[in-house]
Parts: sequence; structure tokens; C-alpha cells
Amino acid sequence: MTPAAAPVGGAARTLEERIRAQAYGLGFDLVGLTTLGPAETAAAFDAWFARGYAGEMHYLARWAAERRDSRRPHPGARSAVVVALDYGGRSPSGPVARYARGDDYHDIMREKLRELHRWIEGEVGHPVNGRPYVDTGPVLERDLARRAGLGWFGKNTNLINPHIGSFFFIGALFVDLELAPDAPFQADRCGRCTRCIDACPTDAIVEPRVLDATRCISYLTIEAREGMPEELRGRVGALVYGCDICQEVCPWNVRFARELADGSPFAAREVIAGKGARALAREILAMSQEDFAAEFRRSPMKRAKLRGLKRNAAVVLANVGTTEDVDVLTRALADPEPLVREHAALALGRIADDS
Ligand code: B12
Ligand code: SF4
Ligand code: SF4
Repeated sequence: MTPAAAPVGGAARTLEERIRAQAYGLGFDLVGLTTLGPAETAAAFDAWFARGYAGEMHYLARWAAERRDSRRPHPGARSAVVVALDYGGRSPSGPVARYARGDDYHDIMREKLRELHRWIEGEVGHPVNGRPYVDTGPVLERDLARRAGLGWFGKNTNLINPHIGSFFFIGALFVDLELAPDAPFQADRCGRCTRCIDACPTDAIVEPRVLDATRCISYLTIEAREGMPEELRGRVGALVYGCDICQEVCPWNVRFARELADGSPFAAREVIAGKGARALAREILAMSQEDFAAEFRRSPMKRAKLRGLKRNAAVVLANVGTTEDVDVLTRALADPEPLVREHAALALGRIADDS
């Protein structure tokens, strides 16, 4: 069976087949097994970091030896069940990247992986030393997923699967079992296409498969804690949080991206659903800390904190706002955060220049 295909009936026999079937049953969209060991792309990671492309994400420098070899993050672990969970690439574009519109995927995937862990212990009849990883440890998850056969590294750096595209999260359950691995995904299906590189508004994909995160809108609106660089502010356009552009233009998503399942926890929550960039930016700028805590409870958008979201909202209003937004921006000039005041003032200046 290829890792891309859901099982099609018949009694599952080996432990590997039963694990795959159980993981699909828990709702994962792709499942692959791999043996842990040295990461093939460790050198690509080191070169990327050495070029300063990680920006302020200093945490990526920690646990370097663990990142280079997936046997190290969880002592004793020998294999990984690597999974993908689709977050709905067919949902319409919007000011918030699709992955961040609903509930936080870390919690959802970790819980499902814990359930899989308990199920495996039941199947083998003894405790299994294991641990779920979803963004939480020093693991090169795209590397691990390619190794487990889930897809190839697109030129936009995302892992792409030929059946479902790239709008999916990656997670892994490390276990101290010796599981027969799936074949790594060897092909490069990008061919001569360069659509993602051409479409990136900030020219962040500096070479095929190399992303200067400090230019990436996803980084600028989520990870960066300080001001938005002047050169890039205008290019952020109407994006309040995250960016999907290099995935939206990818032919593999145009063709194979999926609809969100009914009742999916990744469906847009009320504060975001159906809102255009201006309306959302205005709402965010007017939020108190209490409103923020209530509206973004269990949301990945909490990561930017209210000050980061307000900075982004001001940048978006600078780009697409009108004189009708002067009121909310003027009130933001009294925000306790200098970062917010600075970007609100810049936005007011821009609107004044344009009107
Ligand atoms: C830091 C980080 C970011 C940073 C930097 C991203 C980057 N491309 O470097 C920022 C904040 C910009 C970011 C953005 C996004 N991220 Co992010 N991010 C991560 C994180 C925590 C670490 C990634 C990392 O180590 N980057 C350093 C680079 C060097 O590694 P890499 O991107 O994984 O690239 C690998 C390959 O491309 C390959 N490679 C690199 N160069 C070369 C060159 C050659 C020649 C070859 C053959 C291979 C190769 O080796 C690298 C290391 O294994 C991972 C989770 C994890 N622990 O892995 C999630 C993760 C990669 N992100 C994810 C997502 C969903 C996103 C966004 C789509 C969110 C959004 N909509 O805004 C965007 C996509 C932007 C993009 N084009 O990549 C998913 C990706 C799922 C997928 N299908 O690929 C992950 C795996 C989280 C998860 N658990 O699901 N992210
Ligand atoms: S996520 Fe957006 S800004 Fe980042 S590389 Fe892709 S298109 Fe460029
Ligand atoms: S847009 Fe083209 S080059 Fe970029 S990841 Fe998709 S197939 Fe590869």
C-alpha cells in the first residue's frame, strides 16, 4: 500500500498495516512509517540557518544535534508513524491563512497521536516508549515526512503529496518499536514549474526550496516580534496573519486541494468567517486584551499576541484602508504598545498621502 492511499477493506494483518488503518480511522489523511536516523537534509537546514534566514527564530538553533538525527529527541525511539492532516485548501482565500482560521492544530493532532499511541500499546500488549511531535520538538518534520513517503519538497519548501497537494499539517508519533518502513518519496514533481517563486509578493523564495524567512509574510505577521520592515510593508497587502500564496498558485493544489470536512475544527471561527481584510483589521485594532483572550481562545493566532495582530492590522489598513479607517487608527495612537502606535501612525500617514 502506498502511504497516500487509505486502506480499502480486507483484514489488516501485520502490525504496520493495522497501525496505518487505525491512523486513517482516527481521521489522518496520510500515514507513513519510517525508521529514525540521520536527517538527509540536515546540511540544508544548517546552511539555511547560517545564512541568517531564520531571523528572530533563535529557538531553531537549539538542540542542533537532535535535529540532525531523529533518534536523538526521544531516547529509545526507533520508528515513527508520520501523519498528515488536511486543513482545507479549497476554502476561499482570506486575510488569515487557512491553517490558522480555526482551532490550534498542535492540540488536535497531539491528542489524536496520543490516542494512536494508547491503541498501539493495546495491540502489542505492553507499554511502548513513545512521544508525539507536532512542531513541538527539534524534529525536521518535512524531512521526516518525505522519508516516510508522504511527499516531496516543493520549490516553495512545502511538502507536497501527489494526491492531496500541500495544505496539510505534519505530525509524528515516535515509538521504540522496530516497524517496517515505507519507501521514502524520491521523485521531484515540480519539474520546470516556478509559479510559487514568481508569485511570492516579497521574493522570499530566494532559490528553489530555500526560503528567506525574514522576507516571508508568514514570518513577518506571526513570528516577528518587532516592526514590519519598510521595504516589505506594502507587499504584505491585505494579509493579516500568515500567507498561503505560494501554495494557492501551486498546480498540485489547484488540482488536488480538498474541501474542509463538515464540522472540521479548522473551519473559520466567527471573528474571522466571511470577513474581508479591512473589517477584520478594524475589529482587531479595537480589541481589548479580554476580547482577544475570548475570541482567540485555542486559536493558533494567539501566537502573535495582541500587539502583533494589531501591528499587522495597521499594516493592512495602510495598504487597503480608506479615510473611513482613520477613526480606529487614531484611537490606536493611544495604545499602550509603542509597536502598535508606530504602525497606526504610519498607516494614518499612508491614508493621508493617498487621499
Ligand atoms: C520555522 C517554520 C516556519 C518558518 C520558516 C519556514 C521555512 N520554509 O523555512 C515560517 C514562519 C516562515 C513558516 C511558514 C509556514 N509554515 Co512553518 N514551520 C516551521 C517549522 C517550525 C520549522 C521549519 C524549519 O526547520 N525550517 C528551516 C528549513 C531549512 O527547513 P524546512 O522548511 O522544513 O525545509 C526542509 C526541506 O525543504 C529541505 N530543503 C531545504 N532546502 C533544500 C534544498 C534542497 C536542494 C533540497 C533537496 C531540500 C531542501 O530541507 C529542509 C530541512 O528538512 C516547521 C515544523 C518543524 N518542526 O519542522 C513548520 C512547518 C514547516 N510549517 C508549516 C506550515 C503549514 C507553514 C505555512 C504554510 C503557514 C502559513 N500559511 O503561513 C507557512 C509556509 C511558508 C513556506 N513557504 O514554507 C508545516 C508545513 C506542512 C507542509 N505541508 O509542508 C510545518 C511542518 C508545521 C506542521 N507541523 O505542520 N514556518
Ligand atoms: S508564504 Fe507567502 S511570503 Fe512566504 S514564501 Fe510563500 S508566498 Fe512568499
Ligand atoms: S508551484 Fe510549481 S514549483 Fe512551486 S511547489 Fe508547486 S509545483 Fe513546485
